[in-house]
Amino acid sequence: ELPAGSVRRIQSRARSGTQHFTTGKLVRNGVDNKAAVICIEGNIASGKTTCLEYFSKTSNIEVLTEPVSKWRNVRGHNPLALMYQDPERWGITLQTYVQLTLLDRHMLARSSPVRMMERSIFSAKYIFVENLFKSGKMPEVDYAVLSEWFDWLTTNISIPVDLIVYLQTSPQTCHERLEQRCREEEKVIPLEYLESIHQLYEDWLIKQSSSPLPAPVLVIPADYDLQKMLHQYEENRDKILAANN
Ligand code: DCP
Repeated sequence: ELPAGSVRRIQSRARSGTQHFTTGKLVRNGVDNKAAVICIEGNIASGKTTCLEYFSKTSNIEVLTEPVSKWRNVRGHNPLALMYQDPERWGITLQTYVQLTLLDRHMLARSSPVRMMERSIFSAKYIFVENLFKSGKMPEVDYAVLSEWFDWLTTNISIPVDLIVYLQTSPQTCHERLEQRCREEEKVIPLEYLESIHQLYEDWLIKQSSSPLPAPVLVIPADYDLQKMLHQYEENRDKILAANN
């Protein structure tokens, strides 16, 4: 649910279109919201949740998991399942709701000096909406409407991000992990779908040749087993938390 109360931007800056991301302050109900924001990004089943769970044990970090449960149940409907069944018809429905729920996450009043969240409104647009459109599964009019919404939101609302942590996997690893976890909606996901998402992530965060970057990127190789991944997170702890300075 979107919290009640108005959001007031107190640090207004000259803006030029959607490419301008600020670390401006947001004030909601009088609470100063300036804090480091770290977004964990990566392909489907790349291990984002495990990473967030690991850092949730650290004090002074608040962890916001992705609102995927909402995407599977909005007033008794499952837009995630609908999107996988018929992307042309339901892609815009899911992505409109994803955009709303992620915006809500970005704007929640902070309770800690460091906030870590799963995905962002930026990857929702630059990766998932882009993928639906480029693969011919989203009508141009739907893409235009979603883009207008995204441009309006990112132009008129300050959405600060200080660091992107990219869990870099091979699409094959994600495919194996997907098969293991067996989420009902995702049984239809073929390897090619994970390959497209992977390519879009690489273009955005590694080649930096597609969409604007809202923050610097820290890449963590994430094809390893759980034990090694926990080790990787520990090794990168300082770099990740340096976003707080
Ligand atoms: N999804 C989508 N559009 C978005 C964001 C996500 O269609 N803008 C879909 C992809 C997945 C489901 O939502 O089927 C949840 O995906 P995530 O990769 O975000 O979450 P996971 O639980 O798979 O992440 P991980 O396994 O890395 O913890």
